[in-house]
Amino acid sequence: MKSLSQHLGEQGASGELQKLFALLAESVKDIAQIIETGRMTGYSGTENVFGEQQLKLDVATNDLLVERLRNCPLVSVLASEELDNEIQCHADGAYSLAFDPLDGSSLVDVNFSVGSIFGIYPGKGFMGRTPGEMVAAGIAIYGPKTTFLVSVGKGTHEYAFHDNDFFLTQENMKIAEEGSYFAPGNLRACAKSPQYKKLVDFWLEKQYTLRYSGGMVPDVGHILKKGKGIFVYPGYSDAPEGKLRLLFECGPMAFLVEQAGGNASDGRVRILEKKIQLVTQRTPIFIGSKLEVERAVGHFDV
Ligand code: AHM
Ligand code: MG
Repeated sequence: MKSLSQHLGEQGASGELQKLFALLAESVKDIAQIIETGRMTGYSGTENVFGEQQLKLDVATNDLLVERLRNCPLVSVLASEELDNEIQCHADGAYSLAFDPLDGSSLVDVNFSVGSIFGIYPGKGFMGRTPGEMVAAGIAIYGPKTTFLVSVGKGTHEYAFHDNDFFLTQENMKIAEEGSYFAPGNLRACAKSPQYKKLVDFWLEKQYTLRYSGGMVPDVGHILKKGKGIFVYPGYSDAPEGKLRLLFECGPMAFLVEQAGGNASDGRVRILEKKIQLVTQRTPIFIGSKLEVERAVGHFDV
């Protein structure tokens, strides 16, 4: 059994990055615990910067991560999907961290899988940079097991939590060129987007298998684990940039998927090459097997 910290060391991750991941792993363990006890239910009565009602769980998991990370001298700037503003932590901190503390939190009450998303940038801040500048990314999946899918730029690997630590369960996850699983985010947009409707018709005619949970983390986790498939959340007339955020959701996902041999595009450019102009920036996304991304994007080229 190889622990996360051992395996990061073997990949040549710096001592600082290993320390940061130890902190994230500890936080993921505690977030899993908060979810599992099931005591925290309902809305907090507050809204986030996107105008979405926050659940008590969104606030609690955000607070937990902020408290842990802001006190770590390695952290320069923090940004969270659940915070109005970035937090300046330590002027000489080696890393800036963007995170979504509990993506898909509205699925917790029905006991579906949810996740946390982390993007780690070298140095200070995010503005004017691209997700391709990240040195590492990770997603934690809170399902029947708690797993942590991590890349420090040397492939994407899966670790599972047991015996009070995370242990390597799959080294070098690989996403095949093509594969007939589809996860169609915002399917209701088909009513207004003939391109999206045509894409869905293509998947149905070709007898692709639907795998959609409503949570981007388990949905993209499915692609990484099965090694094929596609997740999309396109833009359309009412929301040209879709819903999902470049900094908090799409950037880290693109990093993990590309490290596994897949691709992620907004329909025109690679997600990893998009300039971050706003912390709250949204982007359409097509992510997964390279050929499936190409085929899907092709339907929007008209
Ligand atoms: P959240 O950050 O508020 O949880 O929203 C992100 C989630 C994704 O996990 C999922 O892909 C998407 O929202 C689904 O959105 P919708 O059901 O509104 O189309
Ligand atoms: Mg989210």
